[in-house]
Amino acid sequence: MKIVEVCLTPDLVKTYGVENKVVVVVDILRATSVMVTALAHGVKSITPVATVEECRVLKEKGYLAAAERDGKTVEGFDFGNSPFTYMDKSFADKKLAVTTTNGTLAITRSVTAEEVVIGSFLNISTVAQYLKNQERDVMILCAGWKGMVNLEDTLFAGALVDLLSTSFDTENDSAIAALALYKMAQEDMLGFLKNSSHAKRLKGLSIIKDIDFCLQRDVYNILPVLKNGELVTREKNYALADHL
Ligand code: 3SL
Repeated sequence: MKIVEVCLTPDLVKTYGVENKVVVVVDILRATSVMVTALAHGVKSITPVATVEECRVLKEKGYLAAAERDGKTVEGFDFGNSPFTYMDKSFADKKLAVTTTNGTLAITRSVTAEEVVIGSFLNISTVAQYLKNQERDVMILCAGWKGMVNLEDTLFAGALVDLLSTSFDTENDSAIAALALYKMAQEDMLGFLKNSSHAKRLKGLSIIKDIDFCLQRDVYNILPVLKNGELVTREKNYALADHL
C-alpha cells in the first residue's frame, strides 16, 4: 500500500527526503490558499521564488509580482498575499511571480520531488482524489512559520490524511498526530485557531476575512502543480470527487 507522511516544517525536508514522492505543499494562511484562488480565477502561471530579490528580478522582466514578509506587502511591490486580490479579472492570463515568508520557501525545498502539488482547504477533495488515483507515496509538507510548526497547516495535513485513509498507510507519527488534531478541531476550525500564532498575527494586521475564506472547503476543483518552475493548473485527466 502507498504511504502518506506529514512533514511539519520545511526545516525537516532533508530528514524526510522528497525523492520519488508526490509532495503536497500547504500554507493555509495564506500562500497556498492564495495560489489556488489565483489559478482558479484564471492566472496563467505562478512562479514561486524564495527571496524578495528573485521576485524583483522577475518583476523587472515584466511579471506581475507579489511579495509578502511577516504578513505585509514588501515595499516596491504592488501585490501582497490576499486571496481577494486575485479575484480581479485583470489578473486573468497573466504570469505572476510570488515570494512569501514560508509558503514559497517550502515549494522551493520540494523541487526534486517526483511531483509538487499545491494543497489548501479550498481544493482539498480534488487533491485527495488525484493522490488516490496515482501510484506514488505522498508527503504533505506544512510550510509552518519560520521553521516552526503551526496549527492551521497541521489541521490541513490531518484532514488530508483522513481523506486518504482508505488508500494509504500511515506509519509516520506526525501524520497520526495531525489526524488526531484535525479530528479534535474539525467541527469548529475557526474557533480552534482563534489563539494560533498566525491567526493572531493576521488579526493584528486587520486581515480577518482572509482567515474565514482560507478555511472554506472545496470552493475550487483545480489541482495546481509545479512544472518547469511554474505553478500551473493540471489537466483534468483524473476522476473528480462525486460531489464536486
Ligand atoms: O508565510 C507565508 O508564506 C504567508 O502565507 C504568510 S501570510 O499569510 O501572507 O502572512
